[in-house]
Amino acid sequence: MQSISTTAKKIRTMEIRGAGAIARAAASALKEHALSLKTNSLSDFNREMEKAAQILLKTRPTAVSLPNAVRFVMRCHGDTVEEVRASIVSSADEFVKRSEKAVEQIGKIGAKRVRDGDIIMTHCNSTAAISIMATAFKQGKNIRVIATESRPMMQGHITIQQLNDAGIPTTLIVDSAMRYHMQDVDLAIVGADAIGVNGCLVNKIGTSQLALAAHEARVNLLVAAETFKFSPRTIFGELIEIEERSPDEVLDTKTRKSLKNVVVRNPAFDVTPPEYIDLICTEVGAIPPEMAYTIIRDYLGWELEELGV
Ligand code: RI2
Repeated sequence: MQSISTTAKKIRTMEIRGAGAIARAAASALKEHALSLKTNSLSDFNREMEKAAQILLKTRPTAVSLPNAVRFVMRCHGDTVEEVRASIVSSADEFVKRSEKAVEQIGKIGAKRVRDGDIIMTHCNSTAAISIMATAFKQGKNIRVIATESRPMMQGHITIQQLNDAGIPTTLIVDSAMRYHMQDVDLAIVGADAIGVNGCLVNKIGTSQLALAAHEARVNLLVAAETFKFSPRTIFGELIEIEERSPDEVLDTKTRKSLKNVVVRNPAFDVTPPEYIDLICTEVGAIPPEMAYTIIRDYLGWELEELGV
């Protein structure tokens, strides 16, 4: 269980974060776990693997990439422990490879929507969104980026580091300055933790505010999302759970305890309705949010079968 509990802890504490990275880490941990199990009994093996999968699934509730990755790896076949183990190992490797390739492909597809001279606003830290900006910049497009801090966890600091390292001129702003700066912006690009069947986007808290400000200023909003960020369960009317994290991330315990009449809330994500999204850039193409159902059916169809459709 070593690889599972270590990875689960890292995901929970956000040492490993970002919807894609969480998914890849979970797939790799399942592979390590499968390789470490000593039993010859298939039912014991399956039980242990299922226990491990459940531990990983409970770490963070919102990013659908996590359950999608876990189910992809656990969809193993075989009549013996060795066959099932080999199946898990190859599925995990395939997931990681596909997911890395997807980020690269999204960069290429999304970069076509970036024009020379564009000022781009982004929020939080998304590998897929940065892939678009970095690809456009590498193509010689003279872009500038405005990045938000993304309180309370300040993932914006990771973003400015990555953009800086890529040589992209970047401005850091506080989250509440989004609307103020939107007047200078040509394009907004964000990542995704989940996309519902109606094309709604679940992403870092504050994304819906960015979308509103972009809409008001007639700035296009581009979402960078691998196909495994789409949520098959939303087809059955399930809502995507919004993770509420510890208030300690917002205000220290001592101060909070001294403020008897104050409650601190810390939702980590919000929902942006499809009307505010111009394009979702996936590895299989740039689609309008209305096409979310097609992505789920064509690329996550195996999950629908398992869910009994
Ligand atoms: P990539 C992050 O969540 C952000 O909300 C980001 O937009 C999203 O995951 C997707 O990131 P968190 O883990 O997969 O920081 O594109 O809460 O890297």
